[in-house]
Amino acid sequence: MIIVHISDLHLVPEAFQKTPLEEAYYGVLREIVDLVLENKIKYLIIAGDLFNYYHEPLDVLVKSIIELKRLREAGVRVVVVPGNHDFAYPRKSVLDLLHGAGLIHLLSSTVEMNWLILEPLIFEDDKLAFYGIPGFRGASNKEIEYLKMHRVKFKGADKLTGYNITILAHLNTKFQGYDPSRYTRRYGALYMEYEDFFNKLPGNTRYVALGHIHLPIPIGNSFRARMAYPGAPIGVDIADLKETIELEKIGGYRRVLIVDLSEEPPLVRSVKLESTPKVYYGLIEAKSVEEVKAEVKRLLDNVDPDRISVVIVEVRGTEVSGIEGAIQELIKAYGRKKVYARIKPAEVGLEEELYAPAIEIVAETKGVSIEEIELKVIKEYLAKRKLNVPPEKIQWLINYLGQNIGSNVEKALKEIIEELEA
Ligand SMILES: [Mn+2]
Repeated sequence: MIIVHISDLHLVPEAFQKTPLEEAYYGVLREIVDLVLENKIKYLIIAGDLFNYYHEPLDVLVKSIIELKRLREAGVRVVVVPGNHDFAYPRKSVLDLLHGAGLIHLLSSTVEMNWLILEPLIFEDDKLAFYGIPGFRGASNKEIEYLKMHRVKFKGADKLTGYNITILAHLNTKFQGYDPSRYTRRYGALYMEYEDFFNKLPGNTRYVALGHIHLPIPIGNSFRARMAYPGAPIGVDIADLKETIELEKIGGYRRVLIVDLSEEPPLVRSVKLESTPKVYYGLIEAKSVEEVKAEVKRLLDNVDPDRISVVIVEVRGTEVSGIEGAIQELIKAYGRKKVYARIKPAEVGLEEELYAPAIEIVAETKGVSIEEIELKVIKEYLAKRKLNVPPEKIQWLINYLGQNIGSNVEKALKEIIEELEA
């Protein structure tokens, strides 16, 4: 059985509504629907944050329904779990509306006596069952709390022998050596540890469709995995759009996942999204508004006029407030209707490059986990420094401190060893 797995569409961030970027969100949804229909795939799995907010304006709903209706007409089963953006529990959200209209199958859960109780969705004809772990609103990460406290109940899972179970989970987890917090600090807060998560799921769980992390993990055109983050097709803010460029530098791309559940472990294929906006970025030291305009012009010259594009210019050295109007004039004069531009002051000290995960590509082709590679790096480093410290201990320290030291293992090692030598 083949399923398409996506997450974090975020239809549509308020800041991007009524801008040229809004159309890209529906364009991406249309591309995904086309892909599902053209390949005659029966299941579309949405692992949370289909919508950016639990009560989106009618304009957004109407545009989204046009695409979802095409799936229903073709008999495609759209299985959805709420993410922290579109979950309204215990109240109703736009997802309940679409569920009521028969456009999606919304996975349901309740909280009773401090237990998170998940209801199964069963398709007997295909011997498939789904559960959804929703993302709770705000920064509470309640779903992680429930999992850590062993307070998640998969109702009726013991009766599902002979079924392939897929869990949709909108949460932050490490898995199979992949650690979202290695990529950006934003994902460093509360997470599930490497092996914890899978151990808390029903025994015949075949695949975990993850959502919430906007970067694709793991990167790779095809790989075998029990869980994966497809990543956001566009993202939700300027930080995500900037990450698209970083992602391209390391060979990644915005994508959907096609998962073959009949393989063990499932075979996962990435399909690049062609309609995701192209992002152009410039960071300049400018002494005048004219210099900022020149940089915007330079980027506009490269823009494909037929594709929705984002131009981000970060400025140091000159005040940028109040020049937005002049920039929009400039874009208009250029005749670029499909450009969304944002001019902003450069962040000071927050510049953070994505960790180039060359190790992931090794992990994909040779079946070696990141932890094994990390251990090798540590051993080599310790040998070079002629240090008699157990490498496993260093690895434990790195994992322990991981979210505080960011992504550079080499630098982290240096700091820890200096600490040990002191
Ligand atoms: Mn989310």
